[in-house]
This record gives sequence, structure tokens and C-alpha cells, in this order.
Amino acid sequence: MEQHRSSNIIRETKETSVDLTIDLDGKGRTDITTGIGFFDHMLNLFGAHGRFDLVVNCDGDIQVDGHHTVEDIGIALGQAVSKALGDKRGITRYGTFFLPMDETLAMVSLDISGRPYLVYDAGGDMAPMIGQYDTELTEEFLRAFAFNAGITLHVKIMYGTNSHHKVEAIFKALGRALHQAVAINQETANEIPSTKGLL
Ligand SMILES: [Mn+2]
Repeated sequence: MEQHRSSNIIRETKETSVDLTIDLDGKGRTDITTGIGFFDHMLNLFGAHGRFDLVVNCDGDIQVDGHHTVEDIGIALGQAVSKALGDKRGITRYGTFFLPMDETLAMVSLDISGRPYLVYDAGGDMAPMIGQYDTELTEEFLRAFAFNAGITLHVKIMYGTNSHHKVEAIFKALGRALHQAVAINQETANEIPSTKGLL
């Protein structure tokens, strides 16, 4: 039996209009248009490495800067993941991935806990901009995602020098770790993976 845990979130504010669809049981097919080239690149990699089918269309106020667009897509992605997971029955719950990219090593460890938290350690300075993407928005995206998905999320750059590699390694590792955590564990496929009986 093949299941497809999927959802769509449409979120409109005076700053952005986001239409996001995710299938957690997809094949890594993505179609991303955010108006920020580097951020498109990151969401493509997140979807591909997570094996999520992900469609994102955002019309945001990027004439101001990328902040609202990146944060609001983080909110929508978190809401979409939470909605697609439903009562979380059968999921593995935890995921951890160390991802090397050339000289950079990133670690992402997460728990689909219902208790939102972000620990973010960029491991030192990064270039302020990567293309049209403000590098500091990575933390804003991760926080918005974690708090709206109900995920305890730890992200750390262990070491590295190139900012493009560092941010890219984070998004790839996030996809890989989330893929592990949402996977159905066949040993406990009908259970809520918490001693409390609720996540
Ligand atoms: Mn790249």
C-alpha cells in the first residue's frame, strides 16, 4: 500500500503571497519560484535530498529585501509538513544527518516532537549575501519552519569556509534528516512514537 502524505498551504499577507504543496512520500521532484535565485536553489536541494515533491510559488516584497519571502515560506513549509503528518502515527520521529560539502561539514538533528525549538550555530562568520539572498535569513527560515512544524531542530556548521557551501549543506542535511524522521518505521507502524501517546 503506497501512501502519499501531502498538503497544500496558501498564505496571503500584505507582504507575501505563498502557495506551497508538499508530498512527503514523493520522489524529490520540485518546482520552486520565490523570486530569490539562491533560495530557489536551496529549496530545490531540500526537496531533492528529502525525496519530497515540493511546489512553491511566492510573490513577495523582494523590492524591500528577502526577509518576508524567506520567513513566510518557512512558515508555510512548517505548516504544510505538520498538516501532511497528521497524527504522526508510525513515523520514525527522529532524524540526524551529517552532510559534507567539499571543505564544509553540516549537522542537522531533529525531533518531530510537537515542541518547537531551534538551536542554530553557524560556526562563525559568513558572507552577508549569497547572490540576492541575505545569509542571515537562514536562521529566520529555520526558526519559522521549526516553530510551525512543531519540530525540535538543531543545526550546526561543524567547520568550513565557503558560505555557499555552508548554507547549501544545511538545506541538504535538513532534507535528509527530515526524510529519516518522517519515514514510517515498520516495527511501530501503527503507533504514535511517544510514551505519552501524543506528539
Ligand atoms: Mn550550490
